[in-house]
This record gives sequence, structure tokens and C-alpha cells, in this order.
Amino acid sequence: MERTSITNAKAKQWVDEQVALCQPDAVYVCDGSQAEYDRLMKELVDSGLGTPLKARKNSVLFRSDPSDVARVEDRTYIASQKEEDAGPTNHWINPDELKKTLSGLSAGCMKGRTMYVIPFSMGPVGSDIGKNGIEITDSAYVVCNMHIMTRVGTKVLDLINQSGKFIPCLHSVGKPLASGEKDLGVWPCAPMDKKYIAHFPEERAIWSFGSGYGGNALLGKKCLALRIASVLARDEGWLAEHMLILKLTNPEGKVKYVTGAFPSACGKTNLAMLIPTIPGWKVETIGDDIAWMKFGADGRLYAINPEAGFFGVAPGTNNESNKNAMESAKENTIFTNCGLTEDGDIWWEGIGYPAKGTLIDWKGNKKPAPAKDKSPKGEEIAHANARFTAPAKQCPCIAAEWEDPKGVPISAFLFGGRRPSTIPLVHQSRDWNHGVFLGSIVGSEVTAAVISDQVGQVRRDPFAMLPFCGYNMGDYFQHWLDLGKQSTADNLPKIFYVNWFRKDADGNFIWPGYGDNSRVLAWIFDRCDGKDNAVETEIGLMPKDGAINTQGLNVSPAAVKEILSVDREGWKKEIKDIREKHYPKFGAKLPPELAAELDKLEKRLG
Ligand code: GTP
Ligand code: SPV
Ligand code: MN
Repeated sequence: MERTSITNAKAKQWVDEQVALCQPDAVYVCDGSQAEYDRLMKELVDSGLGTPLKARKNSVLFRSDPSDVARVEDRTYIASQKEEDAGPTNHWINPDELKKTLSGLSAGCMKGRTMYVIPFSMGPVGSDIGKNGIEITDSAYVVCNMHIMTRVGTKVLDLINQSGKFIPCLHSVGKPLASGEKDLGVWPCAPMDKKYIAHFPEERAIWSFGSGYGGNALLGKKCLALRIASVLARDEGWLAEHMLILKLTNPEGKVKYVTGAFPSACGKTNLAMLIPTIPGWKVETIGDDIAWMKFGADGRLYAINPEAGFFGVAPGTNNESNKNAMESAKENTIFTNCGLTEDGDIWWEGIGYPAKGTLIDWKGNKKPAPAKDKSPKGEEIAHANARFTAPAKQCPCIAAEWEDPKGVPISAFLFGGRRPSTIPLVHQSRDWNHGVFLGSIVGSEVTAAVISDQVGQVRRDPFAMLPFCGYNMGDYFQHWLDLGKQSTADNLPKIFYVNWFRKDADGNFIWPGYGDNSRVLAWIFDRCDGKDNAVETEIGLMPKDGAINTQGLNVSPAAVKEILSVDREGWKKEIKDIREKHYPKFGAKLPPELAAELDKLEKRLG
């Protein structure tokens, strides 16, 4: 068994213990090289799990098991010592009990497989702000995805060997093989009631069993960079957030950096890469999903993107909506649960062109190409949560400073979600605490990014962190309020609430979104630049008449007016829902400042 490169006693002991428990046939320590990626990918193709795409250089399509297509929030646990520390929005199990269950499931779980040991860094290797982890997995698919999504390799292992500091992440698909048995092209995973995505916040450890998909299995992403990192951030006075980071340049060449927290599949990747429809403005990408932010010596918050790739939603992505994402996934990309065309390319609903001939859908069945680039519900060629895994460096609009370990100074935080009514296109908080209030009340229609019977229903998703906060959400609100006291109003980012998803009576989106969101970004930029472009309303600051550039916009002035006005009746219902159903969940942990903001809003609305 080759394990020579792990020399640190603590790391070696941890790996040895997992070998004894999981009983793999072989152990392999990853070096992060292209040769390693190519070799593992070839094995995945040879085993029938991956289909190389003739039409796309160095790219492979995977089809998962139909039960293993998205995050599983019902099977995701925060196993803190005390139940109260997981809080009302997380699933809690006693950590000793959960470890017992997981140990039982894991005994011999890697029989017939290779155990891969992946040393990885979230953030630029060796930077002060970065964190190192070791993911142990029995999935070569996970190794290849981790190569793209994180920084993997011997340099990271050297740092771990020197320091002994790493976040242990144990992953198994939970499908051991009998002697001579092979996967034979069938995606390995365990049944739903045996899946566990477990976090031990006090130990800073992660243990994931039974799923091979996305955030359940690529443990650097949601498990480490959000759930565990949010706990570190609380303890150390920083922020780990479900936020895109973009660089915005105005026609005069002035630059501001903006982050945005929207729930899963609500537009972060698209906003991070947008091509403005208003002349002279430019958007470049720093990150599309996660931001880690710390105060600099100047009192401003600096953000880094801990990831190295995009795990982006495929359906709806096309050359009109997000050309930069299409270009990012042009080659060297892993596609999961997309359709396959006769000429060996991927296809999905909303790709921007109809397919020809016969397709193979995400379940592996042959199907005639739909007449348009849409399919009837339930008959999709690509799964609604089909994804591409693409290296960030392939993005044409990646900002030059995207890997700067210092991070970029943030001028504005955006919160948002899919709200068909009530919430206007944009409004700004009156001050920091009001902004924290806005973050705390974010709601959104549940999307296919999670396996749930609530898809399509509006649920509260505070700060877009409902599935990702590793501790009590009431304490998390308090953490945000406390951070606001650590700097001055001038230095703190301004806070905005946006909504691209208002619908008309026929259920059509009123706002065209995508590139036209630049019109809102420009207003936000000017707000941060001290321009007199806002009016005070009951709910906060909103664009003055004419302050949003509507030149060339394909929306009627009446409709623009509607989404830029205060829906008083809608907001009254909103307040009632927050007061009766949302805030009571947090009990004594609800900071009084937020209850006070709710009272003030109600009073202003009269
Ligand atoms: P996660 O990776 O799950 O965290 O998602 P995300 O927040 O990055 O969402 P993404 O940008 O991938 O968008 C998800 C879906 O929303 C895609 O199908 C997009 O086409 C659609 N979408 C994104 N932006 C807009 C918009 O401005 N308007 C409308 N109507 N749809 C949008
Ligand atoms: C999300 O669900 O917010 C994602 C996809 O970004 S996953 O990595 O699967 O969590
Ligand atoms: Mn996400």
C-alpha cells in the first residue's frame, strides 16, 4: 500500500484508522497532477461510468443514479455536542450516536475499491486565509471533480505534513464490491435511508456516506467551505458565506467589488459572469458560489473565493443567458446528468438550440429530440440539477485578481431569492442592522438543487444559508450584527435586496434578468459611490424616478414601475408571516435588534 508521502503523525494516524475501518483493496495518495486526472478519468470511462464527449475536448459525461441527483438536506446533520448549538434550522444527532451509526455503516464499506486520499486547499495554496483538508473517498469521480473545484496536490500535502493542520473529510459512496464484482456502468451509492452528510463542528470534521453527488460528496464545497467554515468564522470573527463575488467597472474605469447571496439555483453563477446590456460597464468574476471575508487593517471586508472551479447548473445556461459559463465549459469539463447527442456532445433544456435526431437522456434512455429546446415536465432530457464542473481559469471574464490571497474589498452585499410577488426589483437597507434584518428574512422558491417535495414552494432561507450554516441560525444573526460594530458605516459594505423573479398574472417573469441585471448593478454601484439616486420609502431606499437605466430595455414602463414600487399589502402579509412563522423558530436566540427592525418596518408601513 502506497502511503509514503503522508509523514505527519496525526494525518497518518487518521488515514490508518480509516483504512482499518473501511477496508479498501488499495490506498492511493493523490498528487493532483494532470497525469493522475487522465488516468482516473480513463478508468471511469473504461468502467462504463463516464462517456467521453467526441465533440468536446477532454470532457466526459456522467449519469448518476436517479436517486442521487442533488443535495439531501433531510440527511444532512450538524452533530454538535449540544442540540441547541445546531439550532432550529439544522438536523441534529448526538455526535457519539451518529459516529456509532456511521462506524457501523462504514465497516468494510470500501471493500473491492481503492481509497483515494486527497490533500486539498480551499483558497490559494499557503495563503493565510486558506484552509487545508484531506478528503478520503472511494470515488474516482469525486477525485476528478476535486481536482477542478479545489487545489489538490503535493504542495498542500507538504503543508499538512509540516503543520499537522487539516480538516478531515471522510467520504464513501457506501457501495462495497464483492470479490470480482464491478460497477458495470452503474453509479454507486447507498439508499436514501443510509445516506448521511455529517458535520462535527467542535472537532471540525466531516463524514459523508452514501451519496456521490455534488455538495454531498465534494466535501471542500458546502461541508467545509460553508458548514465547518461558518463555525470557524463565528469563533474567529470573519464570514463564510454562500455568495458570488464580482468585479464591477463603470464607464469611467472605476472599480467596485460586490458579493451576492442567493439560494441554490437562484442566479449566483449567472450574475457573477454577466455581460452588461448597458454600454461602458464591465463585470468580471472572482467567484460564483462561496465567499470568505475578513476585515483588513483599513476596516474594510476583503473577500476571497475558496474554490478553483465552477459546479454550475446546466439547464437554462446558453450563449444568450451566460456565454461566459458556456465558454468556461468548452473543454476539460465534467458534465453530470446532461443529455447526450448523436454527434457526441451534451445537450440540456434551455441550451439555446434544438437538438437533432435521437438523444440519450440523463437516465440513459434513447429519446427523440424535443421540437424546441424545452421538454414537458418530467420528460426532461437533462435533469433539472444537471451540472458542469469547469476550471475557473477557463472563464473568459475571470478577474486578474481572482486568486489574490489578500482578497478584494467589498462595497456591497446583495441578498435575493425567487419571489414571484411582493419583493421589489431592488431596495437598499437604511443601515447595517436593517440590512441584517433583510438577510434574515430572505425567502425563495425551493429549486431542484435539493431533493425535496417542497420544490417550487417559497420557504425562508436566511442569507441563502439555511442548508449551509453549521451552527444555530440565531447565533449566526447575532454574529452578523456584531460584525457591524467592528467597523464604520463608511467602510462596511452597503446592503441591498434584489429580486429578478417577479411574475405577472400569467406566470411570466416581468424582469428579463441575466445581462439586464447590469441595470440594477449600475444603480448599486452609484449608491456606493455616493450618488444622489435614491428615495426613502417605508421599506428602505429605492431608485429615484429614472435612476435605473431603461434604455433599450424590453419591458413596459408600467411593468418597470410596478416592480420598483412598494407593495404595501404584500409587505403587510410578509410581516405577519415573519412575526408568526419565521422569527418564533429562533426563540430566545433571536437578537432583539431584529425584532426591533420588524417593529419599525411595520410602523413605517402604517
Ligand atoms: P447554485 O450553484 O445551486 O448555488 O446556483 P446559482 O445561484 O449559481 O444559480 P445559477 O446562476 O446557476 O442559476 C440557476 C438557474 O436560474 C439557471 O437555470 C438560470 O438560467 C436561472 N437564472 C439565473 N439568473 C436569472 C435571472 O436573472 N432571471 C431568470 N429568470 N432566471 C435566472
Ligand atoms: C448548491 O446547491 O447551492 C450548489 C450545488 O452550489 S452543490 O454543490 O451540490 O451544493
Ligand atoms: Mn450554491
